[in-house]
Amino acid sequence: MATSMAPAATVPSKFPASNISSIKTFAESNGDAPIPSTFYSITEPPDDVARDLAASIPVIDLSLLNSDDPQLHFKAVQQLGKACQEWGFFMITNHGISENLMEDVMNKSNEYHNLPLEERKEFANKGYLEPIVHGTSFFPQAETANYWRDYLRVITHPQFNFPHKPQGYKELAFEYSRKIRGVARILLQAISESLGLEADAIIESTDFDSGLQIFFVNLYPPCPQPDLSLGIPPHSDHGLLTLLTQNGVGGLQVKHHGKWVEVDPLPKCILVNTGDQLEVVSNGRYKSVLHRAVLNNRDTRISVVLVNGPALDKDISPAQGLLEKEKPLFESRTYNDYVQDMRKSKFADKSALSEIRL
Ligand SMILES: O=C(O)CCC(=O)C(=O)O
Repeated sequence: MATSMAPAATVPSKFPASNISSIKTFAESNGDAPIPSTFYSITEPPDDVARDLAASIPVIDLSLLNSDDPQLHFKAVQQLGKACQEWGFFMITNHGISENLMEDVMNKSNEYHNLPLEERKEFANKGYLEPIVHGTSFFPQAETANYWRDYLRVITHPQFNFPHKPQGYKELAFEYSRKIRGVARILLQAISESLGLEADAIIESTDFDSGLQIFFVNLYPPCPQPDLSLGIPPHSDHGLLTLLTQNGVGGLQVKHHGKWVEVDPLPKCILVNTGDQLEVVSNGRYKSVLHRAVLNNRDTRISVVLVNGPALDKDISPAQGLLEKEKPLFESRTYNDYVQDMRKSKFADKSALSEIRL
């Protein structure tokens, strides 16, 4: 938190946002002073948040998906299909990733963002699919507002990359990213089954075993004007499934039936959202969910977010098994082209997906 607090004023600071290479460093020096107006990004009225729906977010017990009992397995597959269809978002419990590993990853993620700025900046100003990138905001080249977030973004599959500092982070991240891929694989098999396909249909058609995995470590410092600014604007993820944990500080909201729903995770669970590539392979059945990160003025929030997608060179289209009875809703495109096109589009919506809709 800030050490020297500037007096509150009504006029936004004129700090040139483009000079901010770490919002954490900026927030610490800005204290309680108004934020630069370039960070004003909330456009919807606060009553667009549906607080009563948080408790309805589906919970999937991964141990039931893995069950040898066909009835338990079948019921869990149906629940998962319903969660993908109705929400595009769910929590998973009994996922088999130890609490210690999750805590260690979160603690090292915090240590990473506490490294001196000079060390974090080693990975600054790199392209989207560079192995290791440190940045701030969301998508600086295309955005009209700045966002109150620092991030580390690392490609952890098919090649594993990771910063060497802080000590021990790389080893933990290796173990964690592999375990998350294992969980994503189980979910994709069950999702295939829920669509009436063979369990390995999505894994094979997306070449998931050579698939891209991106490891994001987001940090959102306390913001003195959380009602004006966002950590991340509304967007969908480009991959198949994104798995997310946070440091106990809330801020993730998902769009459900036109309203924002605050996510209040069960202890030790992993949050999952469906991405654009799942919408394509399911031929529009399982829509990618819009989500955003809101801010608070008290606590630093950290989220560790792993986007799991197809192999970059793989042409992705609606699953063949679905096209026996229905027309394709999307044209096929390599995942790499999709990701590159997304970087050219407006981004804060699902415009990249609209581009390939037939
Ligand atoms: O921090 C969060 O809860 C959301 C993160 C997110 O949407 C992203 O990294 O794309």
